[in-house]
Amino acid sequence: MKSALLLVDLQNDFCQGGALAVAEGDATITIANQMMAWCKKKDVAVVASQDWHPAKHRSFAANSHTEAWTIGELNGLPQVWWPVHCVQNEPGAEFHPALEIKRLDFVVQKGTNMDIDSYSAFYDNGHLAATMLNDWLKAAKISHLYVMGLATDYCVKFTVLDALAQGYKVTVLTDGCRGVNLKPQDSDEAIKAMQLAGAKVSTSAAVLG
Ligand code: VGL
Ligand code: ZN
Repeated sequence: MKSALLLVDLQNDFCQGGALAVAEGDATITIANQMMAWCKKKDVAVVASQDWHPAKHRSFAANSHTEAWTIGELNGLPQVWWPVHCVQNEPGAEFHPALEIKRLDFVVQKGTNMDIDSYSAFYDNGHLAATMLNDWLKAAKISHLYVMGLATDYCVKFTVLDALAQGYKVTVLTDGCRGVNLKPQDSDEAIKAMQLAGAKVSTSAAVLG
């Protein structure tokens, strides 16, 4: 069984000082770097997703004439209205400066269609269009993913659920994840939902040994 490490959205806007900063988001970067060093030693591929929105993205509250952090509907799907974040080619969309990006084997960008949000690194929220991630993993004969990153209750959760639905085995590294927690229990519930769907839950320490 061939594994890959999948780092979800370790970008400036989800870290301290960012537009959609997640509490303790920066704490995931050290863990990502430790995991990547282990991957190099074990010849395990590393892939990363990047939230990559056009400035006119309709998930942005300002573009949908509403207030950030409230909930509405976009394209027939429930939608949290977000502050402007991860705009293509802007500093907020860059990977965290401490992340050792030279170790990345593949980067998948998502959220590029302004009319629909895309939490999962595999599909947009309506499952209308696939990214290149599945093709890349299939070509590399990878069947198991270690997943960690930001945010637990959005992009990590939906990436893991899509991975499981496509037949990948998944291990979520909980210490490498942090959540938005619009409701305080959202991240815990997201972990439970991933487990219920078949994900294993572990920590970086348990993997690194
Ligand atoms: C994310 C909200 C909006 C995430 C992306 O990476 O979890 N959350 N866009
Ligand atoms: Zn986004």
